[in-house]
Amino acid sequence: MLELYGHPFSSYTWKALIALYANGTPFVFHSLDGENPNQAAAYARVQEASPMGKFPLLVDGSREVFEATSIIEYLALHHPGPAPLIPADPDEAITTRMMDRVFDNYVMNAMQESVDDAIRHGQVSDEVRSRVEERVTRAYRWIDGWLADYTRPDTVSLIECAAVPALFYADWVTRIPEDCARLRQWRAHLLALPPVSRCVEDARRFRHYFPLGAPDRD
Ligand SMILES: N[C@@H](CCC(=O)N[C@@H](CS)C(=O)NCC(=O)O)C(=O)O
Repeated sequence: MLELYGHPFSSYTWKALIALYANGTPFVFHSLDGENPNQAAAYARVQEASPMGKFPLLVDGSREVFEATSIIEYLALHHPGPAPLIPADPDEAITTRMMDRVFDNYVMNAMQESVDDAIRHGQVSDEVRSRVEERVTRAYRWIDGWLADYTRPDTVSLIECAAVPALFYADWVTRIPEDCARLRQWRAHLLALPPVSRCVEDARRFRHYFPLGAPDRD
């Protein structure tokens, strides 16, 4: 049985969970939240598995896979299901992987600078706020243009797995501008997908952890 270590409120954990839920792949979830009586053991396992002890971590027998993207690649190869997580066509797969990098690097990680600043200093400095706003908004506008030619799948691929947590949390930090109508509509569409709404609902009770304060929506 596959095992996934992560936290229900963790963006990168969602990325892996969405892929597992979309394919109905059976797995045991080892939650790193304080409600889990085995939290300490789960945390220790995660700490040992990768250089920085980050999560999610997938365990398949003797195999450990970390980095959410690599977990999805592993699931596509070894535990495929109805949702084609990575396109079979190698050329199409390049675009899918490129977009995965766009969401991680230019939305999620760009937004994370504000979250880190809030954790470290209790608030976000004007300098960080404006830098994050400038970078994330630039990424939003680019993605909004990209969406004009994107044929949305009925289910999820690596692109959706990466887009969901990035757009969910980034919009809390820097709202997607009104004039990025395609992106706003796509975010709403993604949040309504069953594997995604499951993550959103399971994480709802942890929203008070969001260092910048979670908005009263979504
Ligand atoms: N590049 C990693 C990032 C994982 C990551 O940043 N995970 C966060 C939770 S969303 C984490 O482990 N935070 C705890 C820590 O940094 O110690 C991935 O794609 O999986």
